[in-house]
Amino acid sequence: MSKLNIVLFGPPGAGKGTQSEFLIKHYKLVHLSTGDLLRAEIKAESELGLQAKDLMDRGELVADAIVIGMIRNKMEAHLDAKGFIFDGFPRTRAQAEALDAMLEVKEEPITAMLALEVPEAELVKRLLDRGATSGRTDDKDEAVIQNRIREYMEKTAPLKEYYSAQGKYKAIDGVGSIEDITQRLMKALG
Ligand code: B4P
Repeated sequence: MSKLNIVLFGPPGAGKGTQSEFLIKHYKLVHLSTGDLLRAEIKAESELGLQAKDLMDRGELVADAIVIGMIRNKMEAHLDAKGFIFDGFPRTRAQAEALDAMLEVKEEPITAMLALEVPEAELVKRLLDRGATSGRTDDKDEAVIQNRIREYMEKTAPLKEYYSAQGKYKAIDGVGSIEDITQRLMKALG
């Protein structure tokens, strides 16, 4: 059976991390979140973490080579996986091309890119709410949140066309209850 490789896509606060939790359990997939991997490096106070922290605190993207290397390592550590959920990756065209190249070698292409669509005002509200409780420094300041959204619009949103050209882009309404949105994602996967 071919592997299920899902790109879970959307702006900051669209619900990627939230929805990944259910999908990995239901489809028995390995969750690869570059945001989580970077936060683990920061916690471990590694050199990579120190480099990434400043950029993340400003709401800017971390260098392509760093996140591509992290994803490559994790994929190699899970050769027997039934498939992957890529959460927050790819975020640039260079990352998308690198991911396709890695999967092409294994002959296990991306199955679908599921793009959660949420209006900007709702994104800001969700992230400020999380910032009030989670301790995530990039969720506390509205200017940083706006910068993350700007980075998404400029560098990440164009990937919809990249996956559209491959016939893999599926837009999902990301407003509503967490359960309803999970149902929409599962329906899109068929
Ligand atoms: P991420 O960790 O990916 O952060 P994010 O975009 O904010 O997404 P996250 O998954 O946390 O939030 P979600 O949409 O689930 O990235 C952080 C930083 O790391 C980036 O800014 C960048 O600097 C760096 N980085 C990461 N990957 C990179 C890459 N590939 N290249 C370069 N740099 C990279 O939203 C969750 C919030 O919404 C939660 O509070 C949740 O409770 C709430 N929510 C979810 N669903 C909801 C619903 N239906 N209704 C109401 N609230 C909901």
